[in-house]
Amino acid sequence: MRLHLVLGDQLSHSLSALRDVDSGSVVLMAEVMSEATYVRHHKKKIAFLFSAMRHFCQELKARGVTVRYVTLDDPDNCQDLVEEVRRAISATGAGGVVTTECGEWRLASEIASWTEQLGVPVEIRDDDRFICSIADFQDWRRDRKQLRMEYFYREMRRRHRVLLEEGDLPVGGQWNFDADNRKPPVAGLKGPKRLSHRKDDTTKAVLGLVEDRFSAHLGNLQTFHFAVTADQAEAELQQFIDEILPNFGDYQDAMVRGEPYLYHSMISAYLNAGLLLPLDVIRRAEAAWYEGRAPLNAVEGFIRQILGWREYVRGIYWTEMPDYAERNHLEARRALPQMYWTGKTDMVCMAAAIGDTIEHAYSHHIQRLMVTGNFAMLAGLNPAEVSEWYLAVYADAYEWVELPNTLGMALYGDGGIMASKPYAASGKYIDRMSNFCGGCHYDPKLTTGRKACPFNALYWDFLDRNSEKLARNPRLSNMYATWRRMDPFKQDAIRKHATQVLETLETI
Ligand code: FAD
Ligand code: DLZ
Ligand code: SF4
Repeated sequence: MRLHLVLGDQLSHSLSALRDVDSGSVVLMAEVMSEATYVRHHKKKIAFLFSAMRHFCQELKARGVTVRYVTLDDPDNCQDLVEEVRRAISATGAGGVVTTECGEWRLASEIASWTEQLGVPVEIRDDDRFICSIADFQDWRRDRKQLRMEYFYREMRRRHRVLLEEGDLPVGGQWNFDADNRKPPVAGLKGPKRLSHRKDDTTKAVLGLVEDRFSAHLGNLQTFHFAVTADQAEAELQQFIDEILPNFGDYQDAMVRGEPYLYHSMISAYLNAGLLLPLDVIRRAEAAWYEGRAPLNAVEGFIRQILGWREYVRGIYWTEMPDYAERNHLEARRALPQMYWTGKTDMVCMAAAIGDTIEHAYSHHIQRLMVTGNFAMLAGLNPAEVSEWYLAVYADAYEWVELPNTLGMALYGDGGIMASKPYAASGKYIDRMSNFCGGCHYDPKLTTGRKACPFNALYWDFLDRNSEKLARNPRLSNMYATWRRMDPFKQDAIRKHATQVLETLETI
């Protein structure tokens, strides 16, 4: 008899580690402090995972499976995964362990040594919930000098016949409809009201436990609203497909104060924990287009995020680790300012993005990328600290997806593997794509002076500071040409203002 280990983000009945479970098998699931505290996870993330784990255990038991479930407050809990596996082996007499490859290098490298540590064979199976295996990604990237997500995505579309016509051509004649997307918000733009799930006794018990044991972590559990079962996640997906997907493309990049979700799906935490499966979600969105229930720009844009970006970042993570985490191409060294933990700043865009994050353990992509991420890059914040923040504060955060997005996409810390140029933008971009600036203490039209939007001087100073590394990038040539044409007195005033902003980061 072997022990089948299921981790907190592996809550899928189709999981490879559960493939051959029968009435004689034992499944192990454990809530442990080592996983709950390797970063200071948001309370809602811990509560979501513990409640989803407990519900998944109930479902397995209802299917007749024997589950050894160790709760965090079990007095015998060793609070560490390998020790819990060891304890389970000795209690059950299991002759081996079966698990599915996990999502973080930190834990994967530990698990790789378990056979030796535990003295029984440990079989690690591929995670076939992902659409592209690591081996296939490795094959795809081999011999390519420049990696671009768009080409990977097209390959995935062809391979899995998604939105494809006869002859491997994309439906609608184009692979990508982004030119039709990314509209600024219209006045009064408001996303639909989202489902809120009833908290059952299991969830209530978890909320009490998390409040008690993780009181020093960020977050407010009073407003916990996550789906904690596959059925509940499915209900959210259904609402998204029916009511929200049609507008996804148009407002994908829009930002509105007090509207944390707008037309985003909010399914990342469910996908990443296994409550939803990516290919199922893609097929559902695809069907909505074929049935005339959503336009192609929205459906293609949404599918690209999952079939393209999500699979691509995972491939980058596993083919670049472990040294990827250490990279710091722009040699950014400044400490993360306190505002990232408190949301206290006069910059309305930052206060909104961080405030949403603190309240919901969620913030939509463009706020993560173009507000908090962009600010971190322009201010030269240390990528390791920034990455740790992103890993802690979002309910969907696991290193395989968080690190390439933060270090690579948002901070350009990998020197261009994830992004062909830094996603750097001034206050002008934020003003165009949001309604934040109207109510801000700062003015997005000013670059220097007391009221100047901090993003503006930082933007030019960032280009100037990093010119040796960035000026040759053809995609930045216009910006560098504008900077070089600028009056030297103005350049000097911008540099001075940027220095002042950087020296007063704790109070802006
Ligand atoms: P939607 O906008 O509705 O998109 C649909 C789905 O596409 C998402 O649920 C997600 O599964 C996938 N997706 C979209 N963009 C990406 C992307 N860039 N990378 C991978 N998948 C993507 N996503 C995470 O799941 N976990 C993270 O820890 C995470 N950290 C991020 C850090 C930074 C700095 C940035 C810029 C992005 C990060 N993302 C992360 C990607 C993206 O922001 C989130 O997936 C998205 O905001 C989740 O919200 P949603 O479900 O409403 O997404
Ligand atoms: C994120 C997380 C947390 C907070 N707690 C647990 C836990 O107690 N037990 C568990 O099995 N998994 C947990 N997880 C998810 C793991 O950290 C995740 O499996 C790894 O980071 C690999 O992705
Ligand atoms: Fe953000 Fe600048 Fe706009 Fe204020 S003015 S909301 S700091 S972009």
